[in-house]
Amino acid sequence: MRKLEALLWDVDGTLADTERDGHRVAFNRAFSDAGLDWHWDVALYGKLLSVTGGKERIRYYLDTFNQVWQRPVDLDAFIASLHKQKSQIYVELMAQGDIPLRPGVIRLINEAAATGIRLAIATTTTPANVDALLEQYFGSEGQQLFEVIAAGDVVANKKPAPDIYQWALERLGLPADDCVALEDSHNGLHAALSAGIPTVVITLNDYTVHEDFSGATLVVDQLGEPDAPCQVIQGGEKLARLVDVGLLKKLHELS
Ligand code: XBP
Ligand code: MG
Repeated sequence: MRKLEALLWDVDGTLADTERDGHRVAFNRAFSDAGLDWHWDVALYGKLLSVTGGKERIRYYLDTFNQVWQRPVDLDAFIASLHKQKSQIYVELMAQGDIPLRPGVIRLINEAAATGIRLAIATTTTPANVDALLEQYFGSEGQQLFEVIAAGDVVANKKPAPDIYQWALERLGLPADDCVALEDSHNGLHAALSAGIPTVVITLNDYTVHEDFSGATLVVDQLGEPDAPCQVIQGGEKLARLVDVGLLKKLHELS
């Protein structure tokens, strides 16, 4: 019988609802600090989220939504420095505590840790952003909670490529099918499935709820709490009200 050994957590949209009120706000502040008249409203940002990676997203914006803007000779250097500013602003925003963890995250992390299931992170976002989130919500123990933190530019290809999940699996020393991934987006699901990992999707507000989640083991609107049950959107466990270790073990066995 296959044993569930580890949970691999996505960050943005899964651990916390960071995109609309976190990253987008930080991008816009970095643009105005740099004297740029660029502004990413909620709707435009939703379109830009089809590309993962902040630097990649700025370039996609210029290529698709702002071709008239006069580019500097070294655009990569310009984007890298702008993105560095954005990351600093994001870390400050996270430290203000206005970007809450999603419902059920602390409960499931504690349950998993208590039952000896190993925890790892596999995210596209910049490592400093992960550190800030863990510090904000788990204090100094945050880093220790997750055995492996795979983030940002440690891999060449970002989600939907499987690289970041493969990087995490190598360091866990585990085969893909001894794990379950937790994701919020089509790109993330695709990355985890391409790495061979059964995946549960927790959709994120209007940004991902309408995406294609074919191949997901289960799709829910949130992980759920005893007094605030989840809703199953796709998958066999229609009656599930809570994504807990018991359900994940059952899904893993069946996957
Ligand atoms: C989602 C992403 C990230 C963030 C922005 O990451 O695509 O790029 O939107 O973070 P995840 P950076 O895999 O956790 O869903 O600006 O640091 O890239
Ligand atoms: Mg995500």
